[in-house]
Amino acid sequence: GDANLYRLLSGRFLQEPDRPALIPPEGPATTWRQLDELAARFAAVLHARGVAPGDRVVAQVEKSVGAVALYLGCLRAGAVFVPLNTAYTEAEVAYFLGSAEPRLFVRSKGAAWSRGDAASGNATRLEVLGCDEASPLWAAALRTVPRHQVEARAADDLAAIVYTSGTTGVSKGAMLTHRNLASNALTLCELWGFTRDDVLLHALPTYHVHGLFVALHVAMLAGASMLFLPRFDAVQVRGLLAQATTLMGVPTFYTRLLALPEFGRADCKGMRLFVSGSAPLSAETHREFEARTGHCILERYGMTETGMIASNPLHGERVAGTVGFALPDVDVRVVRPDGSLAAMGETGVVEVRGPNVFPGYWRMPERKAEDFRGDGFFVTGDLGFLDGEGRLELVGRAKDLVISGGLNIYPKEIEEVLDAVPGVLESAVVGIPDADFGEALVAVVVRAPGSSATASQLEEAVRARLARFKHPRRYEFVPELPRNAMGKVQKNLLRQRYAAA
Ligand code: MLC
Ligand code: AMP
Repeated sequence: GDANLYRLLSGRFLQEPDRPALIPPEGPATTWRQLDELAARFAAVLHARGVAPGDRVVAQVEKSVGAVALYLGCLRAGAVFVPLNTAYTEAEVAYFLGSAEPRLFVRSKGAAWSRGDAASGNATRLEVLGCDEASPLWAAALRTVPRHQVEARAADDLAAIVYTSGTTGVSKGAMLTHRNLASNALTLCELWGFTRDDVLLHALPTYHVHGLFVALHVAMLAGASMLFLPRFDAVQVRGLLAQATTLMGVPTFYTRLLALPEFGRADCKGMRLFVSGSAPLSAETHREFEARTGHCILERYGMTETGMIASNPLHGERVAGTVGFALPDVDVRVVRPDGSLAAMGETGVVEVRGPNVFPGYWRMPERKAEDFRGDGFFVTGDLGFLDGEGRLELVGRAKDLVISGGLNIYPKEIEEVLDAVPGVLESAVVGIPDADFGEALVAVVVRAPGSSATASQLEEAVRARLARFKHPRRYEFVPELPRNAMGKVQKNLLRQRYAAA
């Protein structure tokens, strides 16, 4: 049969086509019928521009109805959707374009892309279209005859490539198939009890897995409405909770809500579920939220490469500090360094297998042997243990990863930029605890003898190359980096030193 994810999603959300799909804070809602129609129009424009099934479409677009329609239009056309964070710099975008080799690059109005730059990194024809209502893409979509057919796709065909930063400093494109996305969406919709009576407060960005797949797909499968906000604003979200039944957020959403002195029980009267993920939710935040609102946040755990892996239960005890049980169709195991299974309560690396797990990184077949076990389990790089009841508790990361406000950052990428600055001998970037973002970056820099490199010179180099969320919040100059007997930089010591300071 045809495994195109769009068939599954639209088969559900078109059951009651005139219900609201996306409700903006102001202005008229877009119904499911309208969204389906707009997606068909976008698919027609893609088709007219030569986008064939399997072609990549890179989208660096602001969260909007157009952005959702563009994603759905890509699914309809059988294209592979490649979302990019709007915060990425030209240098970062050039890398993604060179890697993905898209047929089409769609970018929000206002952020011009010079064709020269694009052409140098890429042999494919690139066209730059916005996707908001004032853009050429939207205008073309309104003029065109909608293309209602949905291209047939096999379950293992790619639906998306989502780039995640890598340990080596080079971003990797996680290939996600129609099966990966469909299986996870069906599992979560059922597990979290979504129905068409739900109203999901959607304040996450739509260029990462959490906002793009988890939130959108679950709402689409249920035919639930979404209060669709361009970004998270705690005061606005607090005000809109009265009209919502569910919220999905990163921990920063919850700490920011709790930072509003008036926030409490009365705001959450109509709410049935608060979900948190993408970064560790502290047990303290979990408890404070329950004390203030009477609601126990449901924490779940996932990754770009695997979609969602584990979740606390909808019914039953949600234990603070744990990410709950493996999803029904997902196998989770905890493994020792020698590959044997860890005992109950013993910490090891979390490995995962299931229909949700990606087939590999785009054009990096050589990585497969490193990232997957022979029996198909993917090595997450997260450290955790299983308790006696089968709950997973994450305790850290084997990978050198920092998560700031739910966004992943590999220090290597920043260290490479710092190390290239004249007068810098070497650097180490670490994450230290931050009340708002969970973790914040500190750069520890060793100057070359005689060099007088300054923090502002380093800032400038970083600004030119890297998205704002990857910028260190502090620069510390030291005579040398602490190293162990193997010569490896002891980042744990740096973390301790600067967390205390
Ligand atoms: C914004 N800034 C950040 C940042 N977000 N810096 C570090 N980390 C972040 N996450 C920058 C801004 O550019 C700004 O720079 C300054 O920090 C202050 O910004 P702000 O106004 O406070 O930020 P805001 O726009 O409110 O955004 C914060 C946020 C947002 C937490 C609401 O980052 C967010 O929505 N995060 C969610 C990310 C997400 O979707 N993650 C899921 C990945 S999928 P300046 O120049 O003003 O100083 C995944 C899998 C899974 O992980 O399991 O889900
Ligand atoms: P990403 O690569 O952006 O998809 O982020 C995936 C990583 O986020 C995981 O490997 C974890 O390290 C982390 N993560 C996601 N959810 C949680 C959670 N609930 N608790 C702790 N870490 C999490």
